[in-house]
Amino acid sequence: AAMYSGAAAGPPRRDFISVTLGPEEAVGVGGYNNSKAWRRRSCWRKWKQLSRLQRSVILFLFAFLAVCGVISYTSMGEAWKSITNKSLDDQRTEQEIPRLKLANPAVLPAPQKADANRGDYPELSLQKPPKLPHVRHGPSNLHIKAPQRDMRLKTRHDTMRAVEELVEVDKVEKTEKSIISWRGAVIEPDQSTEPPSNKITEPEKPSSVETEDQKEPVPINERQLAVIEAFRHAWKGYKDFAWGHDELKPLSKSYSEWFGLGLTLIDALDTMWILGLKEEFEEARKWVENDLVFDKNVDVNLFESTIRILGGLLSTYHLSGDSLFLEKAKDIGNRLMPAFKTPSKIPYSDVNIGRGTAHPPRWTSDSTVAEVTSIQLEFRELSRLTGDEKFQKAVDEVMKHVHTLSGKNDGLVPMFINTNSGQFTHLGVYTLGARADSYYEYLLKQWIQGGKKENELLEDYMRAIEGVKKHLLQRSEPKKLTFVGELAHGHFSAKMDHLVCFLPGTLALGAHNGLAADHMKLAEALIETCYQMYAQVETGLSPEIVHFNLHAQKGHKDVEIKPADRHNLLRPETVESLFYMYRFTGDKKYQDWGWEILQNFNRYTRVPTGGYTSINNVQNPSNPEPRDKMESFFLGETLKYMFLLFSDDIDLINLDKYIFNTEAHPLPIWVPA
Ligand code: DMJ
Repeated sequence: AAMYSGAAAGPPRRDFISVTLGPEEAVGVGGYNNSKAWRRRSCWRKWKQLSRLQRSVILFLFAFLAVCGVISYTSMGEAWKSITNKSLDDQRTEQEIPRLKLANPAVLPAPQKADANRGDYPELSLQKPPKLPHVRHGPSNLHIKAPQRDMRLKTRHDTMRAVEELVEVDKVEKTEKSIISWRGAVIEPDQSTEPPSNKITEPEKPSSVETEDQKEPVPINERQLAVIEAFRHAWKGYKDFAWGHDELKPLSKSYSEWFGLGLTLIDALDTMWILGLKEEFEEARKWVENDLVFDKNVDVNLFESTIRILGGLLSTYHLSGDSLFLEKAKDIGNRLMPAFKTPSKIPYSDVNIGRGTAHPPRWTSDSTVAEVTSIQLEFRELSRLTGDEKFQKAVDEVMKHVHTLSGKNDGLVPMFINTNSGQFTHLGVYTLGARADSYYEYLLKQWIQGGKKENELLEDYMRAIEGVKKHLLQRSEPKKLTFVGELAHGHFSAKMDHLVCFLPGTLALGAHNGLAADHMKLAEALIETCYQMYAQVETGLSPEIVHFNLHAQKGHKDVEIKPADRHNLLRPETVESLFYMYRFTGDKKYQDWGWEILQNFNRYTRVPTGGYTSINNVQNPSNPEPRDKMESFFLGETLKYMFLLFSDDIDLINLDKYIFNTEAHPLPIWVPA
């Protein structure tokens, strides 16, 4: 007999093994005698021909195999039992979900002391995080188990199938263990905060699935249950009328398309994970796996798709440990990269993700400052996870460039930047609201994400807050609410966007991370103002923009609303800041304020057939004029922050381990503080 292994190309190389068979074995030569008696005789003859040593070895091997067989049979029984139990768990009905104990996704390493070169920026004295009255957080640190999609092949009766399943389970457990055993998203200094030319080499793993020191799950409370209920109501509308589309139109029971990428579904993934909505999550995951396609001839906005899609996929990857989400994140990340091919390296606002082309809006070659400076957390994290430096390099370059630009006013930036010249345009107008807001937010958050080492970011942040204090802070009448106005060519305007209400949360986060204690004082004053933007309005919901009264007038409140500004888009900023304030102070009033807001959303924006809608008139409780649109950030941000605000578990997205992007998607801090 001869065995042949052919070579793939070139003249075939032949390897031969020759085996000489005895006459009895030469099948076909003398006919095929397979009688039982013949076989028995033949075996016995062979056995007798063996030496004593050979016979002993064979007997020993038989005995050994028999013992192994008995042992594995016993342990298989145990494993089978546990599979069957898990399978029962999986069969829990939807109705039972609210009773599920919450699981905690956090798993990063214990906070370490940061070693920032603080001396480089002498005006900044980093303080110890203030010892604030802390939130009571009961037995904390539970874990959310990775969705058990691989564990569904359960209840079978035949033993062979059971064995197959055990093999399957073993594989899954091994994969899970390799995730679990990883101790955090720590990045070495040379991989994280150095200039982009320093290569990021090793791809990183997800931040979590379970923690090492598993603690008792913290039960969810009534208010959190109300958030879950609200989420499910919103999700029902989306599922029934807009599944796989960008946004739900709950009144017309249809949908609107922006990028055609299932925006609401992706934005909501990590919220479902955090809320423990396993079945909804699984269903959405399937859509991502089977239907989410980025190879489409469609123009997307770089900023919006980064914060919602890339951010959402990355955080879901971290929470679930499911590589599907990282694969999708890589795909969209790569497709967004053409935006950076501009003369100045300041990215264009729009990218065609199918064609790989990018362009500014039709009427200008400017980009919005907040947009080009609020994509960094996501692209930096993508580099860290993939080991591919190009993402981080592109966005770091933008920050470095903006750092050096003139045209700022005590750290405050204009709203536009030109993609050809790289210079600010429309100089002289300064706001913490639309078009500039998240520039400030991302200065602080990148500094925290990178382990508090990138001093230019901190420097720009601290200067900007000083700029806010100097130019934009005022007090209203009659309640003397501290608010952040705007400056236009030297003229102060008492106008404040609801968007500015991210600021108290950001200030509090900075103070928690050792920045000036007066930032916390300012945060406390501003969150009161943001709350009053709700409380002083007829529906108890804030309008998009308010104007504060600077002079006391009889019968006038602090807050004035212009007809064009009285809509509410279900925005998250105030609830977001309430969440930070509660986490850092433990003052229950913040939870109570959030609870009022949730009730008012339910009262005025909830659509009975499913979903919530933005409204046109917050001043008219009898007809708030529904606009027929549920923005994706209502599920991505507003309800998530509500749920976290009502939680007393500081380990439910621990703020020393995670940093939220501007769309409320938590990403790991590389070197926890
Ligand atoms: C979200 O997309 C983000 O929070 C962004 O930073 C601002 N606008 C909306 C929410 O209001």
